[in-house]
Amino acid sequence: MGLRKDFMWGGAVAAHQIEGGWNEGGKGISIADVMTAGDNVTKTPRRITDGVIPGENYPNHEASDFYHHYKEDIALLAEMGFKCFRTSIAWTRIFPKCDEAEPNEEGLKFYDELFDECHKYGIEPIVTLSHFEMPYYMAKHYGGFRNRACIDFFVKFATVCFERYKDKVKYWMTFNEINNQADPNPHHLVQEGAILAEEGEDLEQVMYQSAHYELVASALAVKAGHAINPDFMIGCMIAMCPIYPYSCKPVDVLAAEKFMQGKYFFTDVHVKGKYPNWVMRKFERKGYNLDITEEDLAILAEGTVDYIAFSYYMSYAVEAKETNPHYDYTEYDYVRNHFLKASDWGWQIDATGLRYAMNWFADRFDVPLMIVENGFGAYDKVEDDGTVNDDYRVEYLGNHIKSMIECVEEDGIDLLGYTMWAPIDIVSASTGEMDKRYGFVYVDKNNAGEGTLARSKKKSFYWYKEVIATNGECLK
Ligand code: BGP
Repeated sequence: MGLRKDFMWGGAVAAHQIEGGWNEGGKGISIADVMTAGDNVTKTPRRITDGVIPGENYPNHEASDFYHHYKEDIALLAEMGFKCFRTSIAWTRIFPKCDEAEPNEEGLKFYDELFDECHKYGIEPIVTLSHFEMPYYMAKHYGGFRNRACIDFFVKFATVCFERYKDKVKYWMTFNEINNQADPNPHHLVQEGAILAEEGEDLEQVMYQSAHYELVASALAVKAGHAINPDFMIGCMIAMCPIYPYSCKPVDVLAAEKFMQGKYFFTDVHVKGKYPNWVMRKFERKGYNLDITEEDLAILAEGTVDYIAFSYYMSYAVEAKETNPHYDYTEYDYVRNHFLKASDWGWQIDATGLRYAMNWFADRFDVPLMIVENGFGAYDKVEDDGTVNDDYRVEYLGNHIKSMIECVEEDGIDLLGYTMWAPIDIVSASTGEMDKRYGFVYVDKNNAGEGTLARSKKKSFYWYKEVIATNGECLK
Protein backbone atom coordinates (compact mmCIF):
# COMPACT_ATOMS: atom_id res chain seq x y z
CA MET A 1 0.00 0.00 0.00
CA GLY A 2 1.05 3.62 -0.38
CA LEU A 3 3.05 5.26 -3.09
CA ARG A 4 6.12 3.49 -4.45
CA LYS A 5 9.34 4.26 -2.57
CA ASP A 6 10.88 5.93 -5.62
CA PHE A 7 7.76 8.01 -6.34
CA MET A 8 8.79 11.10 -8.30
CA TRP A 9 7.63 14.13 -6.35
CA GLY A 10 8.38 17.45 -7.94
CA GLY A 11 7.15 20.43 -9.87
CA ALA A 12 6.75 21.51 -13.47
CA VAL A 13 7.37 24.62 -15.54
CA ALA A 14 7.90 25.48 -19.19
CA ALA A 15 10.90 27.32 -20.60
CA HIS A 16 8.97 30.22 -22.12
CA GLN A 17 7.03 30.87 -18.91
CA ILE A 18 10.01 30.94 -16.55
CA GLU A 19 13.31 31.53 -18.34
CA GLY A 20 13.21 34.99 -19.86
CA GLY A 21 16.49 35.72 -21.66
CA TRP A 22 14.37 35.73 -24.81
CA ASN A 23 17.13 37.14 -27.01
CA GLU A 24 20.20 35.89 -25.11
CA GLY A 25 22.60 33.07 -25.87
CA GLY A 26 21.75 33.06 -29.57
CA LYS A 27 18.07 32.28 -28.93
CA GLY A 28 15.56 32.92 -31.71
CA ILE A 29 12.05 34.35 -31.32
CA SER A 30 9.38 31.84 -30.36
CA ILE A 31 5.63 32.21 -30.75
CA ALA A 32 5.46 32.93 -27.00
CA ASP A 33 7.68 35.97 -27.61
CA VAL A 34 5.03 37.63 -29.78
CA MET A 35 2.19 37.19 -27.28
CA THR A 36 1.23 40.26 -25.24
CA ALA A 37 0.06 40.28 -21.62
CA GLY A 38 -3.64 39.82 -20.89
CA ASP A 39 -5.52 40.68 -17.71
CA ASN A 40 -8.17 38.72 -15.82
CA VAL A 41 -9.61 41.78 -14.05
CA THR A 42 -10.29 43.76 -17.22
CA LYS A 43 -10.87 40.54 -19.22
CA THR A 44 -8.21 41.61 -21.71
CA PRO A 45 -7.06 38.62 -23.79
CA ARG A 46 -3.49 38.10 -24.96
CA ARG A 47 -2.81 39.31 -28.50
CA ILE A 48 -0.48 37.74 -31.05
CA THR A 49 1.49 40.46 -32.81
CA ASP A 50 3.15 40.38 -36.21
CA GLY A 51 6.70 40.08 -34.92
CA VAL A 52 8.06 41.85 -31.83
CA ILE A 53 6.65 45.39 -31.80
CA PRO A 54 8.52 48.01 -29.70
CA GLY A 55 6.43 49.38 -26.83
CA GLU A 56 4.26 46.26 -26.39
CA ASN A 57 4.34 44.32 -23.09
CA TYR A 58 5.61 40.80 -23.81
CA PRO A 59 5.68 39.05 -20.43
CA ASN A 60 7.66 36.02 -21.63
CA HIS A 61 10.64 38.15 -22.63
CA GLU A 62 11.87 38.34 -19.06
CA ALA A 63 9.39 36.01 -17.32
CA SER A 64 10.85 35.00 -13.92
CA ASP A 65 14.39 35.38 -15.27
CA PHE A 66 15.22 31.74 -14.49
CA TYR A 67 17.86 32.03 -17.21
CA HIS A 68 19.91 34.00 -14.71
CA HIS A 69 18.40 32.67 -11.44
CA TYR A 70 18.33 28.94 -12.10
CA LYS A 71 20.98 28.02 -9.53
CA GLU A 72 19.11 29.83 -6.75
CA ASP A 73 15.81 28.33 -7.93
CA ILE A 74 17.04 24.73 -8.14
CA ALA A 75 18.51 25.11 -4.63
CA LEU A 76 15.05 26.12 -3.38
CA LEU A 77 13.47 23.07 -5.04
CA ALA A 78 16.16 20.89 -3.46
CA GLU A 79 15.35 22.39 -0.07
CA MET A 80 11.77 21.16 -0.49
CA GLY A 81 13.17 17.70 -1.23
CA PHE A 82 12.24 17.58 -4.92
CA LYS A 83 12.98 14.24 -6.59
CA CYS A 84 12.34 15.59 -10.07
CA PHE A 85 11.86 18.81 -12.00
CA ARG A 86 9.91 19.05 -15.24
CA THR A 87 10.82 21.79 -17.68
CA SER A 88 10.95 22.18 -21.45
CA ILE A 89 13.85 22.83 -23.76
CA ALA A 90 13.16 26.08 -25.60
CA TRP A 91 13.30 24.95 -29.22
CA THR A 92 14.58 28.40 -30.29
CA ARG A 93 17.63 28.12 -28.01
CA ILE A 94 18.66 25.04 -29.99
CA PHE A 95 17.37 25.92 -33.47
CA PRO A 96 16.66 29.69 -33.45
CA LYS A 97 14.75 29.57 -36.77
CA CYS A 98 14.05 25.80 -37.11
CA ASP A 99 15.76 24.91 -40.37
CA GLU A 100 19.45 25.54 -39.57
CA ALA A 101 21.92 22.80 -40.46
CA GLU A 102 23.62 22.92 -37.05
CA PRO A 103 22.23 23.51 -33.55
CA ASN A 104 23.19 26.52 -31.42
CA GLU A 105 25.93 25.33 -29.05
CA GLU A 106 25.29 28.08 -26.51
CA GLY A 107 21.68 26.95 -26.12
CA LEU A 108 22.69 23.31 -25.71
CA LYS A 109 25.24 24.34 -23.09
CA PHE A 110 22.61 26.17 -21.03
CA TYR A 111 20.58 22.96 -20.62
CA ASP A 112 23.73 20.94 -19.90
CA GLU A 113 24.40 23.27 -17.00
CA LEU A 114 20.78 23.27 -15.85
CA PHE A 115 20.55 19.46 -15.85
CA ASP A 116 23.92 19.19 -14.07
CA GLU A 117 22.63 21.58 -11.43
CA CYS A 118 19.57 19.35 -10.91
CA HIS A 119 21.67 16.19 -10.64
CA LYS A 120 23.90 17.90 -8.08
CA TYR A 121 20.91 17.65 -5.70
CA GLY A 122 19.65 14.28 -6.89
CA ILE A 123 16.81 15.92 -8.82
CA GLU A 124 15.84 14.04 -11.99
CA PRO A 125 15.13 16.40 -14.91
CA ILE A 126 11.97 15.54 -16.88
CA VAL A 127 11.85 17.21 -20.27
CA THR A 128 9.08 18.37 -22.59
CA LEU A 129 10.35 18.94 -26.10
CA SER A 130 7.64 21.27 -27.36
CA HIS A 131 5.71 23.33 -24.85
CA PHE A 132 3.87 26.17 -26.65
CA GLU A 133 7.16 27.67 -27.88
CA MET A 134 7.63 26.74 -31.51
CA PRO A 135 10.04 28.99 -33.45
CA TYR A 136 8.25 32.07 -34.76
CA TYR A 137 10.16 31.75 -38.02
CA MET A 138 8.69 28.27 -38.47
CA ALA A 139 5.20 29.67 -37.98
CA LYS A 140 5.69 32.65 -40.28
CA HIS A 141 7.80 31.11 -43.00
CA TYR A 142 6.44 27.57 -43.13
CA GLY A 143 2.96 28.02 -41.68
CA GLY A 144 3.77 25.94 -38.58
CA PHE A 145 2.57 22.36 -38.31
CA ARG A 146 0.07 22.75 -41.09
CA ASN A 147 3.13 22.19 -43.27
CA ARG A 148 4.54 18.64 -43.54
CA ALA A 149 8.09 20.07 -43.72
CA CYS A 150 7.87 20.88 -40.01
CA ILE A 151 7.84 17.18 -39.10
CA ASP A 152 11.52 16.99 -40.05
CA PHE A 153 12.40 20.15 -38.13
CA PHE A 154 10.86 18.74 -34.95
CA VAL A 155 12.44 15.31 -35.36
CA LYS A 156 15.84 16.90 -35.90
CA PHE A 157 15.41 19.08 -32.80
CA ALA A 158 14.29 16.07 -30.75
CA THR A 159 17.17 13.91 -32.02
CA VAL A 160 19.76 16.57 -31.18
CA CYS A 161 18.34 16.79 -27.63
CA PHE A 162 18.16 13.01 -27.17
CA GLU A 163 21.78 12.60 -28.28
CA ARG A 164 23.12 15.48 -26.26
CA TYR A 165 21.33 14.64 -23.00
CA LYS A 166 21.08 10.86 -23.28
CA ASP A 167 22.98 10.36 -20.01
CA LYS A 168 21.30 13.23 -18.15
CA VAL A 169 17.60 12.86 -18.98
CA LYS A 170 15.56 9.66 -18.96
CA TYR A 171 11.93 10.92 -18.97
CA TRP A 172 10.75 12.86 -22.03
CA MET A 173 7.48 14.17 -23.45
CA THR A 174 6.96 15.18 -27.07
CA PHE A 175 4.16 17.81 -27.37
CA ASN A 176 2.69 19.50 -24.31
CA GLU A 177 -1.12 19.26 -24.09
CA ILE A 178 -1.31 18.26 -27.74
CA ASN A 179 -5.08 17.86 -27.43
CA ASN A 180 -5.75 21.49 -26.45
CA GLN A 181 -6.14 22.24 -30.12
CA ALA A 182 -9.20 19.98 -30.20
CA ASP A 183 -10.96 23.21 -29.20
CA PRO A 184 -10.02 24.79 -32.50
CA ASN A 185 -9.82 28.37 -31.30
CA PRO A 186 -7.11 30.64 -32.71
CA HIS A 187 -5.23 30.95 -29.41
CA HIS A 188 -4.83 27.20 -29.02
CA LEU A 189 -3.97 26.73 -32.65
CA VAL A 190 -1.10 29.17 -32.34
CA GLN A 191 0.17 27.67 -29.09
CA GLU A 192 0.08 24.14 -30.41
CA GLY A 193 1.91 25.01 -33.56
CA ALA A 194 -0.54 25.61 -36.40
CA ILE A 195 -0.30 29.27 -37.18
CA LEU A 196 -3.57 31.17 -37.63
CA ALA A 197 -5.90 29.87 -40.30
CA GLU A 198 -6.46 32.07 -43.32
CA GLU A 199 -9.69 33.97 -43.77
CA GLY A 200 -12.50 31.59 -44.74
CA GLU A 201 -10.63 28.40 -43.85
CA ASP A 202 -12.26 25.68 -41.77
CA LEU A 203 -10.41 25.91 -38.44
CA GLU A 204 -11.27 22.37 -37.51
CA GLN A 205 -9.83 20.99 -40.73
CA VAL A 206 -6.63 22.99 -40.21
CA MET A 207 -6.46 21.58 -36.69
CA TYR A 208 -6.82 17.93 -37.76
CA GLN A 209 -4.18 18.31 -40.47
CA SER A 210 -1.59 19.97 -38.25
CA ALA A 211 -2.41 17.63 -35.35
CA HIS A 212 -1.77 14.70 -37.69
CA TYR A 213 1.66 16.04 -38.64
CA GLU A 214 2.44 16.60 -34.95
CA LEU A 215 1.39 13.04 -34.13
CA VAL A 216 3.63 11.69 -36.90
CA ALA A 217 6.48 13.94 -35.69
CA SER A 218 5.94 12.62 -32.16
CA ALA A 219 5.98 8.97 -33.30
CA LEU A 220 9.17 9.51 -35.31
CA ALA A 221 10.78 11.18 -32.28
CA VAL A 222 9.79 8.24 -30.05
CA LYS A 223 11.41 5.83 -32.51
CA ALA A 224 14.55 7.97 -32.75
CA GLY A 225 14.78 8.33 -28.97
CA HIS A 226 14.49 4.60 -28.32
CA ALA A 227 17.22 3.95 -30.89
CA ILE A 228 19.53 6.40 -29.10
CA ASN A 229 18.83 5.09 -25.60
CA PRO A 230 16.54 2.06 -25.11
CA ASP A 231 16.11 3.06 -21.45
CA PHE A 232 14.40 6.31 -22.35
CA MET A 233 10.82 6.68 -21.18
CA ILE A 234 9.10 8.85 -23.78
CA GLY A 235 5.54 9.93 -23.13
CA CYS A 236 2.74 11.90 -24.67
CA MET A 237 1.27 14.82 -22.74
CA ILE A 238 -2.48 15.26 -22.59
CA ALA A 239 -4.54 18.08 -21.05
CA MET A 240 -7.12 16.09 -19.11
CA CYS A 241 -10.29 17.92 -18.09
CA PRO A 242 -12.98 15.25 -17.73
CA ILE A 243 -16.33 16.15 -19.25
CA TYR A 244 -19.39 15.14 -17.26
CA PRO A 245 -22.95 14.79 -18.52
CA TYR A 246 -25.05 17.69 -17.23
CA SER A 247 -27.79 15.24 -16.22
CA CYS A 248 -28.51 11.50 -16.34
CA LYS A 249 -30.63 11.98 -19.48
CA PRO A 250 -29.18 9.39 -21.90
CA VAL A 251 -28.52 12.03 -24.57
CA ASP A 252 -26.48 14.06 -22.08
CA VAL A 253 -24.46 10.96 -21.16
CA LEU A 254 -23.79 10.26 -24.84
CA ALA A 255 -22.92 13.91 -25.48
CA ALA A 256 -20.31 13.79 -22.70
CA GLU A 257 -18.87 10.54 -24.03
CA LYS A 258 -18.63 11.92 -27.58
CA PHE A 259 -17.01 15.06 -26.23
CA MET A 260 -14.45 12.95 -24.35
CA GLN A 261 -13.71 11.05 -27.57
CA GLY A 262 -13.22 14.32 -29.43
CA LYS A 263 -10.79 15.73 -26.90
CA TYR A 264 -8.87 12.56 -26.08
CA PHE A 265 -8.44 10.61 -29.32
CA PHE A 266 -4.89 11.98 -29.35
CA THR A 267 -4.17 9.52 -26.54
CA ASP A 268 -5.42 6.62 -28.70
CA VAL A 269 -3.04 7.60 -31.48
CA HIS A 270 -0.08 8.07 -29.14
CA VAL A 271 -0.61 4.89 -27.11
CA LYS A 272 -2.40 2.46 -29.42
CA GLY A 273 -0.76 3.79 -32.58
CA LYS A 274 -3.97 4.30 -34.55
CA TYR A 275 -6.94 6.60 -35.01
CA PRO A 276 -10.28 5.44 -33.64
CA ASN A 277 -12.84 4.63 -36.35
CA TRP A 278 -15.09 7.60 -35.56
CA VAL A 279 -12.32 10.03 -36.57
CA MET A 280 -12.13 8.67 -40.13
CA ARG A 281 -15.94 8.63 -40.37
CA LYS A 282 -16.01 12.24 -39.28
CA PHE A 283 -13.48 13.27 -41.94
CA GLU A 284 -15.71 11.61 -44.56
CA ARG A 285 -18.87 13.26 -43.22
CA LYS A 286 -17.25 16.69 -43.11
CA GLY A 287 -15.63 16.25 -46.53
CA TYR A 288 -12.11 16.72 -45.14
CA ASN A 289 -9.50 15.57 -47.59
CA LEU A 290 -6.46 15.31 -45.38
CA ASP A 291 -2.90 14.38 -46.19
CA ILE A 292 -2.65 11.14 -44.19
CA THR A 293 -0.55 8.53 -45.99
CA GLU A 294 -0.17 4.77 -45.50
CA GLU A 295 3.42 5.45 -44.49
CA ASP A 296 2.22 7.89 -41.81
CA LEU A 297 -0.14 5.27 -40.40
CA ALA A 298 2.74 2.75 -40.22
CA ILE A 299 4.88 5.32 -38.37
CA LEU A 300 2.08 5.97 -35.87
CA ALA A 301 1.82 2.24 -35.19
CA GLU A 302 5.56 1.94 -34.60
CA GLY A 303 6.17 5.07 -32.52
CA THR A 304 3.91 4.44 -29.55
CA VAL A 305 4.71 6.06 -26.21
CA ASP A 306 5.91 4.49 -22.95
CA TYR A 307 3.64 6.38 -20.59
CA ILE A 308 0.85 8.94 -20.47
CA ALA A 309 1.75 12.24 -18.86
CA PHE A 310 -1.16 14.55 -18.24
CA SER A 311 -2.18 17.83 -16.68
CA TYR A 312 -5.22 18.08 -14.47
CA TYR A 313 -6.73 21.33 -13.23
CA MET A 314 -10.52 21.11 -13.54
CA SER A 315 -13.53 19.33 -14.98
CA TYR A 316 -16.30 20.44 -17.34
CA ALA A 317 -19.91 19.50 -17.99
CA VAL A 318 -21.91 19.37 -21.20
CA GLU A 319 -25.58 19.17 -22.18
CA ALA A 320 -26.92 17.58 -25.39
CA LYS A 321 -28.41 19.88 -28.05
CA GLU A 322 -31.15 18.94 -30.50
CA THR A 323 -29.38 21.05 -33.11
CA ASN A 324 -26.34 18.75 -32.96
CA PRO A 325 -27.55 15.39 -34.32
CA HIS A 326 -24.01 14.05 -34.87
CA TYR A 327 -22.97 14.84 -31.30
CA ASP A 328 -20.15 16.84 -32.79
CA TYR A 329 -18.10 17.96 -29.83
CA THR A 330 -17.03 21.23 -31.40
CA GLU A 331 -20.65 22.40 -31.43
CA TYR A 332 -21.18 22.14 -27.69
CA ASP A 333 -20.68 24.82 -25.09
CA TYR A 334 -19.58 23.86 -21.62
CA VAL A 335 -22.21 24.34 -18.94
CA ARG A 336 -21.55 25.42 -15.37
CA ASN A 337 -21.39 22.56 -12.85
CA HIS A 338 -23.27 23.90 -9.85
CA PHE A 339 -21.76 21.30 -7.54
CA LEU A 340 -18.30 22.84 -7.89
CA LYS A 341 -16.64 26.06 -6.84
CA ALA A 342 -14.29 27.82 -9.24
CA SER A 343 -11.02 29.77 -8.99
CA ASP A 344 -10.87 33.51 -9.69
CA TRP A 345 -10.19 32.55 -13.30
CA GLY A 346 -13.33 30.39 -13.48
CA TRP A 347 -11.51 27.03 -13.36
CA GLN A 348 -13.84 24.58 -11.59
CA ILE A 349 -12.18 22.89 -8.62
CA ASP A 350 -12.75 19.15 -8.57
CA ALA A 351 -10.34 16.81 -6.74
CA THR A 352 -12.68 13.82 -7.27
CA GLY A 353 -12.42 14.45 -11.01
CA LEU A 354 -8.74 13.59 -10.84
CA ARG A 355 -9.60 10.10 -9.64
CA TYR A 356 -12.28 9.80 -12.30
CA ALA A 357 -9.80 10.89 -14.97
CA MET A 358 -7.07 8.50 -13.85
CA ASN A 359 -9.49 5.59 -13.85
CA TRP A 360 -10.67 6.63 -17.31
CA PHE A 361 -7.09 6.50 -18.61
CA ALA A 362 -6.18 3.30 -16.77
CA ASP A 363 -9.24 1.46 -18.11
CA ARG A 364 -8.31 2.26 -21.70
CA PHE A 365 -4.54 2.28 -21.84
CA ASP A 366 -2.10 -0.25 -20.49
CA VAL A 367 0.83 2.09 -19.78
CA PRO A 368 1.88 3.92 -16.59
CA LEU A 369 0.58 7.41 -15.85
CA MET A 370 2.38 10.51 -14.63
CA ILE A 371 0.64 13.63 -13.34
CA VAL A 372 2.85 16.35 -14.76
CA GLU A 373 0.70 19.40 -13.96
CA ASN A 374 -1.80 20.14 -11.22
CA GLY A 375 -2.02 23.41 -9.39
CA PHE A 376 -3.98 26.39 -8.22
CA GLY A 377 -3.61 29.77 -9.89
CA ALA A 378 -4.52 32.47 -7.37
CA TYR A 379 -3.93 36.06 -6.34
CA ASP A 380 -1.45 36.01 -3.45
CA LYS A 381 -1.18 38.69 -0.79
CA VAL A 382 2.23 39.56 0.62
CA GLU A 383 1.83 40.48 4.32
CA ASP A 384 3.75 43.34 5.91
CA ASP A 385 6.25 40.85 7.30
CA GLY A 386 6.81 39.45 3.80
CA THR A 387 4.94 36.16 4.32
CA VAL A 388 2.34 34.71 1.96
CA ASN A 389 -0.26 32.59 3.77
CA ASP A 390 -1.58 30.59 0.84
CA ASP A 391 -3.85 28.13 2.66
CA TYR A 392 -6.12 27.96 -0.43
CA ARG A 393 -3.21 26.49 -2.41
CA VAL A 394 -2.47 23.94 0.30
CA GLU A 395 -6.15 22.96 0.36
CA TYR A 396 -6.35 22.55 -3.42
CA LEU A 397 -3.13 20.56 -3.73
CA GLY A 398 -3.79 18.50 -0.59
CA ASN A 399 -7.21 17.38 -1.82
CA HIS A 400 -5.86 16.46 -5.24
CA ILE A 401 -2.91 14.55 -3.81
CA LYS A 402 -5.29 12.60 -1.54
CA SER A 403 -7.36 11.71 -4.58
CA MET A 404 -4.19 10.64 -6.39
CA ILE A 405 -3.15 8.40 -3.49
CA GLU A 406 -6.58 6.71 -3.56
CA CYS A 407 -6.00 5.94 -7.23
CA VAL A 408 -2.83 4.09 -6.32
CA GLU A 409 -3.98 2.42 -3.11
CA GLU A 410 -7.57 1.51 -3.93
CA ASP A 411 -7.65 1.43 -7.72
CA GLY A 412 -4.18 -0.05 -8.23
CA ILE A 413 -3.20 2.49 -10.87
CA ASP A 414 0.45 2.50 -11.93
CA LEU A 415 1.58 6.07 -11.27
CA LEU A 416 5.17 7.21 -11.81
CA GLY A 417 5.11 10.64 -10.24
CA TYR A 418 3.47 13.94 -9.50
CA THR A 419 4.88 17.28 -10.61
CA MET A 420 2.67 20.10 -9.44
CA TRP A 421 2.39 23.28 -11.53
CA ALA A 422 4.40 25.45 -10.91
CA PRO A 423 6.74 25.51 -7.90
CA ILE A 424 8.00 29.02 -8.64
CA ASP A 425 5.73 31.88 -9.77
CA ILE A 426 5.85 32.21 -13.55
CA VAL A 427 3.94 33.81 -16.44
CA SER A 428 0.49 32.33 -17.05
CA ALA A 429 0.20 30.63 -20.44
CA SER A 430 -3.42 31.54 -21.06
CA THR A 431 -3.46 35.12 -19.78
CA GLY A 432 0.19 36.21 -19.75
CA GLU A 433 -0.21 37.42 -16.16
CA MET A 434 2.38 37.17 -13.38
CA ASP A 435 -0.37 37.71 -10.81
CA LYS A 436 -1.94 34.35 -11.57
CA ARG A 437 0.39 32.61 -9.16
CA TYR A 438 0.94 28.89 -8.65
CA GLY A 439 4.22 28.81 -6.76
CA PHE A 440 5.57 27.71 -3.41
CA VAL A 441 8.16 30.36 -4.11
CA TYR A 442 6.97 33.93 -4.59
CA VAL A 443 8.62 36.01 -7.31
CA ASP A 444 8.48 39.75 -6.79
CA LYS A 445 7.08 40.87 -10.12
CA ASN A 446 3.62 42.04 -11.16
CA ASN A 447 1.51 42.05 -14.31
CA ALA A 448 3.06 45.30 -15.49
CA GLY A 449 6.52 43.71 -15.26
CA GLU A 450 7.55 45.70 -12.17
CA GLY A 451 9.44 44.14 -9.25
CA THR A 452 12.86 43.06 -8.04
CA LEU A 453 12.49 39.40 -9.12
CA ALA A 454 13.49 38.46 -5.54
CA ARG A 455 12.39 34.98 -4.43
CA SER A 456 10.69 34.23 -1.07
CA LYS A 457 9.07 31.14 0.44
CA LYS A 458 5.30 30.98 0.87
CA LYS A 459 3.56 28.98 3.62
CA SER A 460 2.90 26.19 1.11
CA PHE A 461 6.67 25.75 0.66
CA TYR A 462 6.97 24.15 4.10
CA TRP A 463 3.79 22.14 3.60
CA TYR A 464 5.00 20.52 0.35
CA LYS A 465 8.37 19.77 1.94
CA GLU A 466 6.53 17.72 4.57
CA VAL A 467 4.38 15.97 1.94
CA ILE A 468 7.51 14.85 0.08
CA ALA A 469 9.41 13.89 3.24
CA THR A 470 6.57 11.58 4.33
CA ASN A 471 5.82 10.31 0.80
CA GLY A 472 2.30 11.68 1.18
CA GLU A 473 1.59 9.93 4.49
CA CYS A 474 1.15 13.24 6.35
CA LEU A 475 -2.07 13.83 4.40
CA LYS A 476 -3.78 10.72 5.71
C1 BGP B 1 -1.39 24.21 -18.96
C2 BGP B 1 -0.08 24.50 -19.62
C3 BGP B 1 0.91 25.24 -18.81
C4 BGP B 1 0.34 26.10 -17.72
C5 BGP B 1 -0.93 25.62 -17.07
C6 BGP B 1 -1.68 26.65 -16.26
O1 BGP B 1 -2.39 24.33 -19.91
O2 BGP B 1 0.55 23.31 -20.04
O3 BGP B 1 1.83 25.85 -19.66
O4 BGP B 1 0.46 27.42 -17.95
O5 BGP B 1 -1.82 25.08 -17.98
O6 BGP B 1 -2.34 27.53 -17.11
P1 BGP B 1 -2.25 29.09 -16.94
O7 BGP B 1 -0.80 29.42 -16.93
O8 BGP B 1 -2.95 29.66 -18.09
O9 BGP B 1 -2.91 29.40 -15.65
